[in-house]
Amino acid sequence: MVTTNKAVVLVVPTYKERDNITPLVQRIHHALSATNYRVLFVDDDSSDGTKELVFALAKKYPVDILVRENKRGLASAVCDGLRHVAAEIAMVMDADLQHPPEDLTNLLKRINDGADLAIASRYVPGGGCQGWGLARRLWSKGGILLSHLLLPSTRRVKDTMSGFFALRTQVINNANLKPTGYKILLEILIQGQYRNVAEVPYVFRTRSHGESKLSLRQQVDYLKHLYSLMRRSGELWRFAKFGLVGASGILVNEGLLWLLTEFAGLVYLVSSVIAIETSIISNFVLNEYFTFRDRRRPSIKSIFGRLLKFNLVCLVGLLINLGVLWIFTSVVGINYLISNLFGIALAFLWNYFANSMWTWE
Ligand SMILES: Nc1nc2c(ncn2[C@@H]2O[C@H](COP(=O)(O)OP(=O)(O)OP(=O)(O)O)[C@@H](O)[C@H]2O)c(=O)[nH]1
Ligand SMILES: [Mg+2]
Repeated sequence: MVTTNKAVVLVVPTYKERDNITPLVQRIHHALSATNYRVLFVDDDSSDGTKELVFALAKKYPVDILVRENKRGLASAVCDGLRHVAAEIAMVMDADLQHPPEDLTNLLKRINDGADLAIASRYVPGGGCQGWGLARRLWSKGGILLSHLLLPSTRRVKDTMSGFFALRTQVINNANLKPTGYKILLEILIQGQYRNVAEVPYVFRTRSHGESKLSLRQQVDYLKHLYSLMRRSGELWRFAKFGLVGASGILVNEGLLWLLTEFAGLVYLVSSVIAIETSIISNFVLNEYFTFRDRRRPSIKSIFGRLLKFNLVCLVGLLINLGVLWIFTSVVGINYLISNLFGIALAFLWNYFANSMWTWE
């Protein structure tokens, strides 16, 4: 059992969770009995008796409730709850017992051991999901992969979609949290100030009472949220920079091809090989000092390592471009110039993400 003198507030968003509240509060109380804790329910004016039940339980347990009228949304509910936390440590969990309250103590232990943020994770050894079908698994894994691709600073966290975590409130004291949809942790990972992040395994349980509020709308909201975080964290600008550098490479390539062929008397194919490699090198230098400036490591050895990786990524990009050009033209029957545009677009995406994940990891 974990004990701490520091006050802990556990924020629990609820919408129509009446049948889960009593066992939840009892299990939390059992798990945190040696801790100076309070539970703060953030309820969006549920009409099923959830609020009334919390008021009744407040007579016996350390629970409070914040009722939001005319407002809906999980992430914004959690944010509103976190804004009311005056304690040094805040925790967040769902109300439907899919996040086992017994795991709260593991999270708290990691915070007491020095973590700024402790995340209950389904994707570290010992973690998992009970009763999930293929579609839900794919959505979860795909969502995490997208966050890793688009928001590099989240890559050190395996379960970026977790809704079960603990943090020192100083992590978010100066953060401008603007959550959309469901995934409050992503917002904190991008906007919060922290150093040590710990992930603790847990098994996401099946819901036994009440209804899921998860819908297609949340998946669309997730994409909007990722876009908004990319914009606010500068990742969208990085993507644009990579595009600008790519465009400059076309100028270098064409210019050198022309100069070497017209003025140095080389056969155009030989000029082209030199022009291609020169544009790859000029793109590399610009990406190193402009696009990925914040992620470069200065040693000579690592710069050459990155140049090699960049060359390999570009080579695969070239093959992707050619492959798409051939398939769209010869197999699908689209005009070759239009097919080439698809090839360029796919190769560009490949180049960006492969270089972001590997060359400048
Ligand atoms: N305050 C508030 N809470 C919400 C809202 N939507 C969901 N919740 C709560 O957020 C938690 C997670 O919602 P769920 O619908 O269980 O989402 P999920 O766990 O990802 O999906 P399932 O596995 O299908 O249950 C639960 O405690 C819900 O009651 C909302 O709009 N407002
Ligand atoms: Mg749930």
